[in-house]
Amino acid sequence: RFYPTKEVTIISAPFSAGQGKSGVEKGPDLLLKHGLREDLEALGWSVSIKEPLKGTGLDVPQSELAEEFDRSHGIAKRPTAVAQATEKIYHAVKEVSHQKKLPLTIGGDHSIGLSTLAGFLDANPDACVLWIDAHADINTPDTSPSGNIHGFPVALAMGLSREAWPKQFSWLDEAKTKLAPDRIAYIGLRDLDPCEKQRVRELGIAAYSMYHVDKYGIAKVVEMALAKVNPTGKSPVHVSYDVDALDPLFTPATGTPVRGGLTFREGMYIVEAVAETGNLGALDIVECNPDLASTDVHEIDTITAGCAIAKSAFGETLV
Ligand code: 4U7
Ligand code: MN
Ligand code: MN
Ligand code: MN
Repeated sequence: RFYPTKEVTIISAPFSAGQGKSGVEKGPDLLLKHGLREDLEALGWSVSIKEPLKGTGLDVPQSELAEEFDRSHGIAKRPTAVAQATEKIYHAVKEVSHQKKLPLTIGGDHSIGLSTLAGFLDANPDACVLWIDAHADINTPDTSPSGNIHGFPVALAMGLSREAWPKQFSWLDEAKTKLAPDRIAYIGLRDLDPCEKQRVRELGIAAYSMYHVDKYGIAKVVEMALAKVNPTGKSPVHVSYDVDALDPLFTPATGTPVRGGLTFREGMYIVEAVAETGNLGALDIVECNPDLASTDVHEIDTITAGCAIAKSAFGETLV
């Protein structure tokens, strides 16, 4: 097992500037209110909590952050706020990873993925990644149709289009290990921009879309994905889980829902299978936005799906 002592640090990342909708900053508190910590303790993990954004003023609703555009190379929105927050989260994830505790980062929007990837890779240069998402999150300012940085994290962790990055992200140059294209696999894809499709193809990234889930079944897809990115089976696996990978039936309260997603069981199976290998190295759960729920049931469904992802990943079994 990668963590024989079963210690986890929950890194709370109430952050929304990577996209345009307020409410996603409420995710961490709601996940904790619904028992995330107690759930992990019940599975035998000792839990500590870190709040790298506390007192920074970066943990406010998106609407309260100053509008800011970087148009030097395409478009990036609110680069200063995102760069400041992601740098703090990077340092938190890096420290926890070096302490040999499992970093469980809860968002917040997916821009924090650039921090969790860079931070975990710092301590584990051989790590591999499963990116569970409807989207590929591999844009840069020069390719992005929206300028929303929650669509950039994979590209930034890989160092793609470095010349097009807003200057605020130069801190990321200090991260010593870049994510290699053959160390990440996507599962759940169904909404890529044209430039993203081109990048995924050109870089030869293992990409399992919903078409592949339908064609092969989720068990085979996870097996193929892990065989690609972790051929020796010895590397720790970083799972970055955007709740919009699940069908909006199960996680309606999220910023960029796309129909035709994973069923609840397919979604849980992915992390159950990783748990079974004993190699879960890091986990992110992002993009729960209670303000986008049209009913209380939608909010509870979305938050409890987030908690269920964590439980499945930390070893809960059905019988
Ligand atoms: B998420 C998008 F254009 N590709 O870049 C973009 F479709 O973290 C969506 O996966 C990004 O939720 C979604 O803005 C980012 C868009
Ligand atoms: Mn997404
Ligand atoms: Mn995402
Ligand atoms: Mn989203």
